[in-house]
Amino acid sequence: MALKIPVTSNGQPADTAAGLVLNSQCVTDGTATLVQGAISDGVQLATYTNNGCVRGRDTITATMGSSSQTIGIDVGAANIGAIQFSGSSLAGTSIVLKGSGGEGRSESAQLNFRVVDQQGNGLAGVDVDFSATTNTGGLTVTPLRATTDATGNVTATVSSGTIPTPVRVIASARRNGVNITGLSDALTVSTGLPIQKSLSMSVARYNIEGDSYDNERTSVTVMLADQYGNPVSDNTAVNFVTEGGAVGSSARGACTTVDGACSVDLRSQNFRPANGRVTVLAYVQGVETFTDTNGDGQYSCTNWTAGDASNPVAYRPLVDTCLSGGEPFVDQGDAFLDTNFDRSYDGSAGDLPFPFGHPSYSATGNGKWGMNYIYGTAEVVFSGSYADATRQVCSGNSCRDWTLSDGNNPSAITLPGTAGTCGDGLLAVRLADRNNNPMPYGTTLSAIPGSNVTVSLISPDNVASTNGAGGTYHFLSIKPNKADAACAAGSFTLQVKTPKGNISQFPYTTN
Ligand SMILES: [Ca+2]
Ligand SMILES: [Ca+2]
Ligand SMILES: [Ca+2]
Ligand SMILES: [Ca+2]
Repeated sequence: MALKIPVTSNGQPADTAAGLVLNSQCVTDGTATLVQGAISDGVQLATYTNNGCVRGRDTITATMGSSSQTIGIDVGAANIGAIQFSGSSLAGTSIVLKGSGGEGRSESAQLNFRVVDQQGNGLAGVDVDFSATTNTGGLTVTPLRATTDATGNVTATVSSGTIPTPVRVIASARRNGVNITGLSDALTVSTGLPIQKSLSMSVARYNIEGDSYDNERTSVTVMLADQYGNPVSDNTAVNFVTEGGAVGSSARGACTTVDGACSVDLRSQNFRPANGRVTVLAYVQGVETFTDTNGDGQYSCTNWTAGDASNPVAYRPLVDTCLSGGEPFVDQGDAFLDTNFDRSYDGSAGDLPFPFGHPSYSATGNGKWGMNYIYGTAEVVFSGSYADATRQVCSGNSCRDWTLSDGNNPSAITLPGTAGTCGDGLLAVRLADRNNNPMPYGTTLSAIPGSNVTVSLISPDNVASTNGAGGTYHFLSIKPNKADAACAAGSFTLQVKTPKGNISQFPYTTN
């Protein structure tokens, strides 16, 4: 709005307006500006800009020296320029399913919006209506209407339902006959508590050269997902314990998930189990596996009692007590360190229940579906550094150890020679350490030439990641150097070298 202010000096139009001060109530409020322009023929120009004044009527005062004039103007509410999404209370972008909140998990999020005019100034006193792009699973937004504060800010809370879904919150406001809407960033209702059936545990190297060496390492990884197969919330803590060596970091034997997974190192050191086989247990608070027969995304129960003083109309998983009519579930017993890795608890074998402090081990659970320590277990071998090579007798896909009935000398190989020719031979061996465990991951096999024969192929020529009892099987192809001659006596040596450089040698003779 342009203002014209006559200025006189001694009754004549003035050509300067030194000392003129312009002000108004809304300018004092900070919701309007008054900017002086040029003066011409005794008329001072000024521009009044309404930046969201809500007074309805503003009084402008022009003061020069001891004289002062006022003028009242009607101030229409400033037009809404935009509704901006200004952030949420969440560190990330996801909230967890209803009923699965807990440490580090939120079932609701505050979403902040700011209503601004066309100059980008916050507008106070604007009524804003909220709605969600979906209400699936009982997702809610509250309040449905709120009024912006003095700086134009307004807040709504979105609370998760029981079905995972992406959602945005819509904020809309109307002023001067114009509707404006704003949209929040996308949130996901997708992550909840880990469920036993979706827990995976794996080891990078199941056989490390840890029998004679300290600080040989392998990483142990746990991956978690919720009932829907979505990764659980970040920072879910997974605890590890081990039968031998050491697991985890100095900051506890735990890791916290990112994108539903985390890893720790297992390293070799004392204690070393006599058979070299080390059980590692990972456990985490989660829920028992269940079958969602009615497809509502949560554990359901028809006959239940309230778990607190409220009077709910429907069964609330993890809150109320299901008496009967619950969906099928796996009632899990206690987590335990399965030292002999036979998948059953055996206290006399040294198996230990976890977490510590259990008065007694329970294999059968508490008879109810609910929260439990869910767990995974893996067995890592602290492999020896020197190999035994046991010759194999193979037929089809199966092999067995050489016995006396196969011959007195398992190191003597007969190539299929006939008069005037000599055919190729095959040697099969089983490599194992002193505990009949696999040699360390990365152990290599090679042949040192002797006489008259060549080892043309060793398959495989290294030891893979495995904890298989009995070790690993390897096949050597042996070719006579002169196939057209009668099979002359020959020799070669099989060499087995561990990652730490320890060498075992096995001499063989042919014909
Ligand atoms: Ca259900
Ligand atoms: Ca063991
Ligand atoms: Ca056991
Ligand atoms: Ca249970």
